[in-house]
Amino acid sequence: MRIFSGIQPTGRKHLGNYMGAIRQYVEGQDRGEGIFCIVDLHATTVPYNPAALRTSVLDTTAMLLAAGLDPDRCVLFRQGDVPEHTELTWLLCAVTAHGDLNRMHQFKDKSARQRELVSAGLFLYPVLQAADVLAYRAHEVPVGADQRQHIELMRDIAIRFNERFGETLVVPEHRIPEVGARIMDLQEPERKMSTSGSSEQGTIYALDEPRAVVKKLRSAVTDSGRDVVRAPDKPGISNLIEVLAVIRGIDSGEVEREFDGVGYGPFKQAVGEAVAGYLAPLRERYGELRGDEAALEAVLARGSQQAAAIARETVADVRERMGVGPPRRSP
Ligand code: AQP
Repeated sequence: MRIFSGIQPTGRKHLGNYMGAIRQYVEGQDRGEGIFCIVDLHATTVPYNPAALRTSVLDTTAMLLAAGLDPDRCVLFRQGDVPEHTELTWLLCAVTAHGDLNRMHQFKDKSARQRELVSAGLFLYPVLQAADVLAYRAHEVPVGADQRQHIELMRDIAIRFNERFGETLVVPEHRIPEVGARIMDLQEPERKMSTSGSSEQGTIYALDEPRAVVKKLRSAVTDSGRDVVRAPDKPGISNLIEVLAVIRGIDSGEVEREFDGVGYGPFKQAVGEAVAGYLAPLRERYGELRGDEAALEAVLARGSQQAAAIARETVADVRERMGVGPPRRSP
């Protein structure tokens, strides 16, 4: 089974990225052939700084390696190194409905936040994402719950392509974790923890100092009650229960039982200490890896070669089916 996922090299990775996506990548290496991509082209769809983008790619590479991705057991590469992604994006536009792109929640949210330019790239973001996955004929895509709609769209694109041009692409399935698929902002627990839309206090960054982690969790917004139970009108406490359940590898009901009658203060302190302990090895390992930029570039260069060999085949098949360019073989 082939597993593919991409992650943006934007900003600092947070607990949501880690719980919803990165930990699934690491686990995916044991279940199948993992291909993981740092999507620098996606990062150009909103205002950005070119020099900072290059640095962030290396930050994200070090983060993924620190989390446990092993370049001997998976392919880890930079999207911009494999031009087949952009070519396939254009080819797939032929079977992508404009109306579907218009309905994407992420486009609506992010375009509303742009002050100067809503780029065409932001609109086409899900088609590039479809090209990322379909280029590798991946079966499974580990992501957080916010990506559900984009995965549905890429499935539709693959199905429409196969119907129109003949069976060529694999229709992938999403893999969204049962617990930890949508970690919420600590200060505004009705919205997801996010790189671009959250405050410093509402976000636990993977590289936050342990003391900062405990402090942020102690000041997490909760309601006026004191029972540690999940409920629709208790989004703050429900989020913290879920976070602790992921860390302990238990279900949320067990967390509720353990903290029955304890009150919010001690519970938030316990979650803070657990999160700080959970992230500590990642932070330490990141510190060891980040300084050696040549080694990080070497990992990406090797990954790009492995990735390109697969993507080239798919794009050649797609061009052939679509009648683009000369025929592959003479009749
Ligand atoms: N809050 C979250 N809970 C669980 N999973 C999450 N993911 C993102 N937020 C949460 C998952 O992380 C992966 C990488 O997402 P990305 O490539 O979009 O990276 P990002 O831009 O840093 O992620 P954000 O925070 O979602 O940024 P914004 O909101 O600015 O776009 C994905 O699998 C995603 O589901």
